[in-house]
Amino acid sequence: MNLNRKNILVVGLGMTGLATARFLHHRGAVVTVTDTASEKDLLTSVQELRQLGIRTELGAHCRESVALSDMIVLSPGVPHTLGFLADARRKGTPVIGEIELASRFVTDPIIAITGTNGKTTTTSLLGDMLVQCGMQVFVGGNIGNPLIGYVDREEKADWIVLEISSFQLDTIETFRADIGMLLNITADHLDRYADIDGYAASKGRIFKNQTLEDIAIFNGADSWVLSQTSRIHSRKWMFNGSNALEEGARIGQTDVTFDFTSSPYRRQASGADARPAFTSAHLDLRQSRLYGKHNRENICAAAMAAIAAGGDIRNIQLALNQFKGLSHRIEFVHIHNGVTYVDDSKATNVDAVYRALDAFHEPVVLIMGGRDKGGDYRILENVIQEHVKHLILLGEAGGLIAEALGNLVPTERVDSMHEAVKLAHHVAVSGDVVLLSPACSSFDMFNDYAHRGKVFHSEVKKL
Ligand code: UMA
Repeated sequence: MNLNRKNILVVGLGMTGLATARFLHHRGAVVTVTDTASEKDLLTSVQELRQLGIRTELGAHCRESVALSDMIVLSPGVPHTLGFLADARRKGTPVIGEIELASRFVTDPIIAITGTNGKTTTTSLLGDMLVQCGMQVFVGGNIGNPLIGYVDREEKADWIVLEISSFQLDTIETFRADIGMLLNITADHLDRYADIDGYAASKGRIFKNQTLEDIAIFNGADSWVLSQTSRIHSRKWMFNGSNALEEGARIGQTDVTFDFTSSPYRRQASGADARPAFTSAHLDLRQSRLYGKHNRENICAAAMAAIAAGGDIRNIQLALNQFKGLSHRIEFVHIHNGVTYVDDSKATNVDAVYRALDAFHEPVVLIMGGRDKGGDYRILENVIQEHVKHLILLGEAGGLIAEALGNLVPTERVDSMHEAVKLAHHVAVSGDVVLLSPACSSFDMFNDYAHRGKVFHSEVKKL
């Protein structure tokens, strides 16, 4: 793909837009970056772009620049359905996302992981497993490391491991995952999709463009996932399948058994033959620090991909035993007066809260709330009754959540994380868990979920 002297419009100046603009500029394109935010809000990035001689258009997206573009590259946070993009498409201007653009320049094999929940854990764990198996790995995508940054890197990887969001899948065309993974689908981002069917269809695009020599790894116990697997052209490796042991994996309480009747994936950047030393294998989960049923699925999926990529089970097991888990994802913070404080700020949808509550046997004081994303909080009724002794509601969605769940257990609304932690401390007794698991995005009160989690940590430390 020749970018030299092409007029390219990059929409969105977050980390994706900045990395994309740098890349396009180095390839000789005439780049304009547009963002609806003000120059003041984007100052550092704007200064860098200006130094490179890249034009910026801030405060609004300007139709003239759209009309003059040979190609438009979207950041994931920019809805691909915006009106001015439809006009551009009608005129024949290609509108693609950063993942699509990057993939047109990448020749190394790709493992792409999507799902509503668990994709960051699975991506990180898989990255660790492959490294432990002696491979060079690039871990990126939605995890916070744009793929476009890899393209011009000197150090090449045996495997590129990508966390991919539905937003990123919406704007792919030719992107192809050598190994594609779909972990689970539950209602999320309904502020951007018309309904769950639309969202599920977007997730199903992870298998788009796969061929017979590729592998699709997916959850056989998830009906929304299964709704997306009938058109898969690649080899199907299933976990949680209903048949005892086909090609795939069976998850027990403390172990996972894998069985493969055909040999796993062979292509590697180094040209090495990735033939596995086994067709069946066993992974022990007892030393892992990842708790709950959902994490057993994440571990299983990561290990299947590592096996498919040519990893050996001994090193896969070692990497699992050493994996500490992710920040803000059911993360242990502190024990104070016998009460365990746990940060699950990354739980930005209802299903993630369900999974977190399911991982605890102790009585839970639950802190929920933030900016509503259109999920149905009533799904939590049973787990709240079963696990939660006190519900503390924070942020814009507090009223909505109180309406849905407020009559099940003692429920109180607060105005700050400081008040939330103080109240939790007051109602919790030794043996309880205080869990921050919001079911909402953080943007009403914080920069992002990580910021929300850090504020929670600092309030807990003050106790
Ligand atoms: N913007 C516009 N016009 C619009 C909408 C947004 O100009 O119509 C601008 C905003 O003003 C802002 C910029 O776009 O300045 C932000 O772009 P972005 O939201 O794509 O942010 P990035 O920093 O590029 O981060 C994105 C992903 N963000 C989203 O999908 C919302 C990051 O995922 C990802 O880590 C990063 O690319 C690298 O791939 C975050 C996320 O929340 C963690 N993802 C969602 C999730 O996991 O649920 C999908």
